[in-house]
Amino acid sequence: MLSTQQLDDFKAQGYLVVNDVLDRQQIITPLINEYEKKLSLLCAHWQSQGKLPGNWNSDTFEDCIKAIYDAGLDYFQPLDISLPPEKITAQTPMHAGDAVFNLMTSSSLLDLIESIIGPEITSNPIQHVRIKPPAKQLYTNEHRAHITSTDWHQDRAVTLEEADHTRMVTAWIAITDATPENGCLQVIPASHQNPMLHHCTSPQLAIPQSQFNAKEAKPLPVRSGGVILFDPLTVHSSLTNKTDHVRWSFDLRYNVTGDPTGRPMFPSFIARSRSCPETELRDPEQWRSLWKDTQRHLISEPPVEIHRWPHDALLCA
Ligand SMILES: O=C(O)CCC(=O)C(=O)O
Ligand SMILES: [Fe+2]
Repeated sequence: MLSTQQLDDFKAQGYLVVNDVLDRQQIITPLINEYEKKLSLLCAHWQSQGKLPGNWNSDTFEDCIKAIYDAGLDYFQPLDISLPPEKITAQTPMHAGDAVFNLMTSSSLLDLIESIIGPEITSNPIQHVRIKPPAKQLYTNEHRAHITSTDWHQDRAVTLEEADHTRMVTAWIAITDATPENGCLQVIPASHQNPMLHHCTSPQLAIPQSQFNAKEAKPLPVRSGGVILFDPLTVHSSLTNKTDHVRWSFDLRYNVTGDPTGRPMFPSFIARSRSCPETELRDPEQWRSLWKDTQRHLISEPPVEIHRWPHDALLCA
């Protein structure tokens, strides 16, 4: 649980850095192993199809990411923990692995969330992995926020209006140490006291710089296994990865059970309930089934729309 001081800081500043939350043996190492295995299968698959050159250096995680990216293939969606905001087909890949589920439902993380939103906690399906290669390895026109640095925004802006008045919290989890050099998160302290600011849609969803003072940006380094908690109205972005190694994080969200998630076409589940513990989802297989059912349903639906922002707003010109 958070201390009173930590909770006061969170309320005043709109964010909180908490180091040493997730157990290395129970949570972090199994996650790394799960992703290494998945990625090496992906690489082997594309190699067997002749889509990846066979001569890339060994089968390490970072080499594999680089080889896939260089070949113009997508490593992101097969590793992401959500379906994408586009037309869903039977082939759209995603990763709903056991180790990810164990992270999302880990008691040490849910204890922090409970301190903020109370004991009835729903896992919100707005959730991603971000494995960011060194910026020097990216194409100059790369702008995807899951691969390069993320532009300034509020997380409320990636929900639909139905969730505008809910209590939601973002948990940003460092798998590699996150530093100002490798592209850690940065926030505008106390910016959660703003209302929702206007967001432009191109090249990324982003608040125009005229709407806030970027000079107030505060980088938030955090060690592997640590968590940054922030309010849905906190203005945040991430820095460029200037190092030679990937920067890896997950961002998860939670809301009060019964409130809309802001992404109703994707599945949520009860992660913790003190009043009715038997409603908690405890089986990763069931979580995977929720996503598979969602995918089956969305195949015959139009492309998934995840936000409310028009493409032609005056502020964005
Ligand atoms: O890690 C990043 O690049 C940005 C993450 C983010 O925007 C979030 O966690 O809400
Ligand atoms: Fe965000």
